[in-house]
Amino acid sequence: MTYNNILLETSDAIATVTINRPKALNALNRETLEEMLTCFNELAQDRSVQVVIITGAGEKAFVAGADISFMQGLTPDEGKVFGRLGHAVTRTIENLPQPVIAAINGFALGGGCELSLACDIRLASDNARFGQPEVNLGIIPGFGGTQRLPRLIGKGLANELLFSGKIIDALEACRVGLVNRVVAQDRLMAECRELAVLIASRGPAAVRLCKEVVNNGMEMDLHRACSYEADLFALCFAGAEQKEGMMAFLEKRPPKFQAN
Ligand code: DAK
Repeated sequence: MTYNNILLETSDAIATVTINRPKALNALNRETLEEMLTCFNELAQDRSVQVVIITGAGEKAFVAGADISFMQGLTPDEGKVFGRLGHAVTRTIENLPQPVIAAINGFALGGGCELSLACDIRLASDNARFGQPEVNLGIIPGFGGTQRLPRLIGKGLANELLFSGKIIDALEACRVGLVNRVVAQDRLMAECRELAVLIASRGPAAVRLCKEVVNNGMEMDLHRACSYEADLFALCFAGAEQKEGMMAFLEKRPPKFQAN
């Protein structure tokens, strides 16, 4: 499948999806979101892919937001359709069976920050900038930012960003827990790949179950979430992976996991 606005490259069980509209700082218009939805739905079915990396083309932006020229003339009904499309994309990423790493290589504003929030792990380059500047355009975030940002960094800090629309640098984003770490721009993709390779070397079924239990469990109270964890823990003993992993440990050799 070829796309007009994104690039998909797969090697060694790692798929890299690059939002490719550098002249518009990779802003998300309807066609880009539709292509992302198709692409992530296909990746969800692809058992050979164990980790996904999302980044933006060029050295300036991850994604500078939803496309303002596209949104400018929208009616309320069209705005709703556009917002639902953005939600479908972020939900698909969040529910993807594979872990998703955001390689944030520049501006991650508005819908771009929200896209990164839907990923499982965020690494940023030292030139990255974050913010939810929607209030400066007379709108509120529409791709889940009002919900995922407070859940990730806490309500007080999220409110400061959401109400002020201010933009913070990568170190501040790291300090507040919006990104895991900051690396030099020329190291960003290598660091993301190293992490992806490490994850891909682990038991694929166990990694997928980890993602499932973290994401679903965080929406439950602790007691129910731990009981849910116990159910998925039990499920591990029904598969070949636990047998191979434990046997390999006892035989003092690296495990040989099969893609599942
Ligand atoms: N949309 C469209 N084009 C954009 C863009 C964007 N978000 N951001 C940048 N561009 C374009 C610029 O227009 C410019 O195009 P040309 O003039 O060259 O044709 C090109 O990218 C380069 O940008 P600049 O010349 O502005 O570059 P600078 O280095 O001077 O500034 C900047 C970089 C990132 C600080 C600046 O471009 C900027 O402030 N961009 C806008 C950032 C922003 O406000 N992002 C949030 C967008 S709003 C909802 C659905 C969705 C959303 C909300 C609700 N519902 C349906 C409920 C989401 C909203 C958003 O994401």
